[in-house]
Amino acid sequence: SESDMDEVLEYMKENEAPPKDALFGVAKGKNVIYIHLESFQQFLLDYQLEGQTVTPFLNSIYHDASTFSFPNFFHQVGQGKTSDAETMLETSLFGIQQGSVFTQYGTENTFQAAPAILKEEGYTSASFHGNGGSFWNRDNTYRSLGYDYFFDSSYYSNEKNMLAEYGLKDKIFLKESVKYLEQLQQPFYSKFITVSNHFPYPEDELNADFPRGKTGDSSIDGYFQTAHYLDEAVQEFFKYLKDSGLYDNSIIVLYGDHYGISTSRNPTLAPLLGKDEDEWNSYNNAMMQRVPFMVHIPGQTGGMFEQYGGQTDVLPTLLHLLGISTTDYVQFGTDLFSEKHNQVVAFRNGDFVTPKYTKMGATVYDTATGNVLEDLTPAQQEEIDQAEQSVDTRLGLSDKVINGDLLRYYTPANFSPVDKAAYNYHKQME
Ligand code: GP9
Ligand code: MN
Repeated sequence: SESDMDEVLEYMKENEAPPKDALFGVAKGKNVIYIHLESFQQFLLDYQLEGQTVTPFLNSIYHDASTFSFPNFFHQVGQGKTSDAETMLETSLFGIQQGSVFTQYGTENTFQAAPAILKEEGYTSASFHGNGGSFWNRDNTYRSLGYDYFFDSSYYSNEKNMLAEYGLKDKIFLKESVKYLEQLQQPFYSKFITVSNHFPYPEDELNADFPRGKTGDSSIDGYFQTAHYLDEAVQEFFKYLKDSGLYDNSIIVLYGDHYGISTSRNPTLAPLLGKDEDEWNSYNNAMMQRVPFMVHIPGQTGGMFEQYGGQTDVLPTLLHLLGISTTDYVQFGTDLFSEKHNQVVAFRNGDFVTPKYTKMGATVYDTATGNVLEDLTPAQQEEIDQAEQSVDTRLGLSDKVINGDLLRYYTPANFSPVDKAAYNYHKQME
């Protein structure tokens, strides 16, 4: 009900995480280019398979002086997979307990999402994806988020040898996207959702210039090959951005949406990570939920930032870099650079990771060592209880916002509600 919104706003007020002065607005007015790295886990960065580097280009971006890199960043998706990652990055709300916000609430609900927030600052917005527009109900949800443009598969080549199960192969997709990107009014907010590195990571004879793993599980073995292909695709895309002149006026944000190797397959992967298959446990599974988060800002000095965080933290972090206050918005994440950033990373099932504690089911581990913590001191118990409460509060309130469509009762200052009817992405109807 409408009064539930008061509780949400109260939470926001009490948990505000103000920006770090030195970084507030460092990317003001720049184009934003998100590169969605499908199913890409953090362990792939700097990884060598039998002496060969899997993702040399992404490694170079990860370590580049102009990149703000977060080695302790976790995905927080549930059943909504890619669409949950999009929900969190666009809105700083969580996905829902079961199903997907995009498919169940995307059409009808009120959102205060990145495209609409940035529209107030003069931004144009566009999502690019080489799959059919109705997948995950994107075509409807993007209208609710306020996307100006959605370039789905109907805007791209569709010869059979260019397609994989989930759409256009990444190299072709990114290459053909540039002609649309160049036409966008600047500054723009854009995202490119790749698909080639998607389960079951099938072999593609045209693009198999990397060895497969030898575990005997074909999805694990192929994962390195398709990740390598994605790496080359991103490298080519950076070249297009430089050639078009867009690179210098843009910030490029790269993120992994969720795991590529499922929990049930992790023991088979374990030996490739120098771990014993038989000693693999839920702590190891939790650590495997790290995904890349890198903010590349040409001309700025970045670095490695060890703070813990997750996908709900992306929007407030981005807005502050762009010099936009988040005070009036309903966002469950906090700016990763803020002194007040909440380092309790909530998984969708209520488990969590903090720099000190990893809670998986009923077991609490020491995050640094992986040892099970038994006989907790009162001080430890207190910290764990507080972390748990933070997780439960955020997940619970986010669920209320979505289930009750509560944002329809609240319009932030300097924000114009989205007019869904104003958007139509069908090519043939232009
Ligand atoms: C499909 C793609 C894959 O369009 O985004 O989604 P996923 O299966 O990873 O949720
Ligand atoms: Mn995905």
